Amino acid sequence: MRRPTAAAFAAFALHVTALAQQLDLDPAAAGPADRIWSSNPDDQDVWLRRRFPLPDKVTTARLVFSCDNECRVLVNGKEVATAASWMDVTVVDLEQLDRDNVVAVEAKNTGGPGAFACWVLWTDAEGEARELISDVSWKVTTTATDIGDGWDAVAFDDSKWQTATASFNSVFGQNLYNGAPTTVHFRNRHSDSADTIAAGLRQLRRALSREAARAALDAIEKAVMAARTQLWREEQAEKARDSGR
Ligand SMILES: [Ca+2]
Repeated sequence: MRRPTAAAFAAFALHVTALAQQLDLDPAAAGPADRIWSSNPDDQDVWLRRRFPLPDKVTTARLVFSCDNECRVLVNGKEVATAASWMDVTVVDLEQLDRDNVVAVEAKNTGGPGAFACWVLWTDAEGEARELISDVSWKVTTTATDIGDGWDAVAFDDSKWQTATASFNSVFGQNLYNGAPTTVHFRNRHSDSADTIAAGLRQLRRALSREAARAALDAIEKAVMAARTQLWREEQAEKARDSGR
């Protein structure tokens, strides 16, 4: 974990500002991250891990990544996102982090070079922006037999895995090869509802008949209600926890 220097950041300020603003982040919060892979660029299937203890109580953090070509990202054993294009950037809201955490990545190259770049961003107890980036502190294996049960869990013993190889770096807010991202995918617990609502809006824009418009509005309304119900349940659960203390 480190804080980027002002000098390192300055050169990239213009590029990172756009995504940082979207994320409601201080752009200085994120410097470049190493592009990592195994030591052999011809390896097509790669598993990566990085444990990150959090000294302070951190309830939410954001994980930002880009991968060449495909990957599945898990945090503390739970899949939080998949991605399939190095041209895209994915932003994931992480909730329910523990004192000891792990990011585990199953990555697949499908031609040309393979690489993965990642940032985990959070605010510490003093209000300071903190980050964990992909670098040579990550562990890597290319051997499927090394992937035992719970390879994506904090407790997994990755001492036999290799150290990741870093080559060049990726600028925060850009895709893996430092171009403007084609798409920025946002994933959080509202993503499924948001996707359904977005699909409903697309249907509504294309609706030629009242029936089609009604069907689109019904789908949107149902998704909105489901999202509101989820929030209400969360509130009730929080109240129950608070009163039980
Ligand atoms: Ca590739």
